[in-house]
Amino acid sequence: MSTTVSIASDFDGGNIVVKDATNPEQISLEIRRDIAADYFQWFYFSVSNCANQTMGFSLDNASKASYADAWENYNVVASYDRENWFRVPAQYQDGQLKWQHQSEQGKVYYSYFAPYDKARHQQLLTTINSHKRCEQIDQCQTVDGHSVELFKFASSAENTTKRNLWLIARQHPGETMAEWFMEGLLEKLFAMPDSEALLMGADIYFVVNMNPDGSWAGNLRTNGAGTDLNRAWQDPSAEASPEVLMVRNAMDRIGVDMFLDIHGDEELPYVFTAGCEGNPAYSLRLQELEERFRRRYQEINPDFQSVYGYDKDEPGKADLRIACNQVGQRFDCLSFTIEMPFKDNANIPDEKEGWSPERSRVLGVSTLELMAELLPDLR
Ligand code: GEM
Ligand code: ZN
Repeated sequence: MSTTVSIASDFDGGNIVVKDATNPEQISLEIRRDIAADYFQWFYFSVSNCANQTMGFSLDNASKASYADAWENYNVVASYDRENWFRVPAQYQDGQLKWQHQSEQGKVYYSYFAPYDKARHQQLLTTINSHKRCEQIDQCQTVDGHSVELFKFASSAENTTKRNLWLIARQHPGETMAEWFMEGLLEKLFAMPDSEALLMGADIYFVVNMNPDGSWAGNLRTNGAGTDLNRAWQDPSAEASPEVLMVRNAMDRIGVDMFLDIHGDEELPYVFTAGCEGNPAYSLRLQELEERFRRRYQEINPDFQSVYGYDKDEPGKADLRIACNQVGQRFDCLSFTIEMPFKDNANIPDEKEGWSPERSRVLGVSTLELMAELLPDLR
């Protein structure tokens, strides 16, 4: 005789609709759409009163999700303590994502990917604010009344050729690996002695979470106004995309010599970059910089590869609403979207965890090393 479990998602990032949970072996669920848009794929919920209970779950609207093909070979992320996340094998069958799991404890969490929650985000902001070289140089209010902070990590050098490096993460709130990446990168940056090369010639401008509205609402892609921020860079507005407007205006004031926009990809089981090959102002100089970046990236971190990725844009056909393209075009600089998988790196699979917060953090560290290496040749 099985007892009734209880399912909740009333915490930041939570997303699930319970259709029927009377029988723990056949729990029927749906993913909720973004608050003000039709995207959905991100889910995050808890189950309690489930010690030793064998449970069967079904996400009934999986085939209608934004990236339905992405459920193939996808395994659910689970945790008892929201610190350690492990994979539970799932199957995509008859348009539903299904998994079975016997909980070892009375409460268990399931998610699309390890959440980067509000408490951890606040802690990261505290750490940044307490660093002697960091200063908050701008901020904006989002549609839902959250704030987005732009920080500057200042170079120690009085250098006339000082470069401005920019990093933004989590324009898409469901792509939590992007904030894990930033955490790893910043931890490394803050541990560097002043004498290290990067500090001699670069100021680093960064936003660790571009989309708090969507992050705390449990959205996949959009903010409180229903805007996909990574389609707002050509014409950002105070009403629909204040996050992008704030950052783009700051870029116009300060200048950009290199830009990295950190994302996760639902479908491809690889780490890869998308560049600016379709930009009207793309040049041999930028092509050579991009090639060098990719070549060195895979030498520094074996999780990076350049075989699999998005189809290349035709010359001159880039979508300039996308951050990477708009910034690369606007500032004639090296500019990339960095993509990490939700599933795993198929070249170096990890059955227990799949792609993980830790691997995202390590990729952040490698990326900082690569930025330092390329710095002298950005202009
Ligand atoms: C992408 S990133 C867009 C980059 N694409 C090209 N061709 N330059 C998006 O915004 O849809 C994927 C993502 O969200 O991670
Ligand atoms: Zn994205």
